[in-house]
Amino acid sequence: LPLQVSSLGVEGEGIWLALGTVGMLLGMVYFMAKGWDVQDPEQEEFYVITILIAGIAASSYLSMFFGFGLTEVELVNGRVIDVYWARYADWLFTTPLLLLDIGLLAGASNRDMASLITIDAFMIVTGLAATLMKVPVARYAFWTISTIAMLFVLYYLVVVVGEAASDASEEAQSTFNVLRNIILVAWAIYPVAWLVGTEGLGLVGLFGETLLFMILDLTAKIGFGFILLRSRAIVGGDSAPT
Ligand code: RET
Repeated sequence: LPLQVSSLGVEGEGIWLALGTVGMLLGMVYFMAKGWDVQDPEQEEFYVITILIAGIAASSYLSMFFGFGLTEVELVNGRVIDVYWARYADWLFTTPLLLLDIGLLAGASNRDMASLITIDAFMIVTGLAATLMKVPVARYAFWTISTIAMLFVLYYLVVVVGEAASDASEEAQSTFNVLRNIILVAWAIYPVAWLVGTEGLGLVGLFGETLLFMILDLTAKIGFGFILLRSRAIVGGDSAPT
């Protein structure tokens, strides 16, 4: 398949990239409006991080919509696959920011956050390696390494960050539990989407895979941010307006 430059994409998946762009922009504008007159510096931090997450994703989606961030990988077996590599640039920055959000909520230590974010970045970089390799067995080897890193991230989030959260306020604990569950479910679907999608076994085409990633990205970023920023748990101190 020749590389298409039409904004509909290779298989018409441009519609999902357009929807993803709009969804991220709407989320970003909503978070900005909601945070406009937030004064408390601790609360402000959550807004800045969450707005940044939506903004990075909106740019990434827009670039994919315009066909930038799309490349072809020619495998040694002659198969040619279309790959949206721009996702990985997005995820490299947004997944650490999401972890930072939930880590701040839980009151995790800087040391624990640094470890968690390092494993997370390793997961994305090895995932990109899996995506760009030409030898199929190497692709699956790196997919396995990346998935193991993801299991460490999820384990660390539940056990280590969860332990820190157990010392937090009741509000913070209940918001932490909801956000942690969103991460546990949504993040775990990403490697499955890769595996069944065009990068892996090709059971699902680029159209379906792009739709799946869009739903996951909107849930993991905008749904997550919506719950976080609506929680009273992020309002610092007792002086917060009610
Ligand atoms: C890849 C491929 C290889 C195996 C694994 C992956 C995991 C990706 C994840 C991405 C999360 C993205 C989020 C984006 C924000 O909206 C790279 C797909 C494990 C977990 C939360």
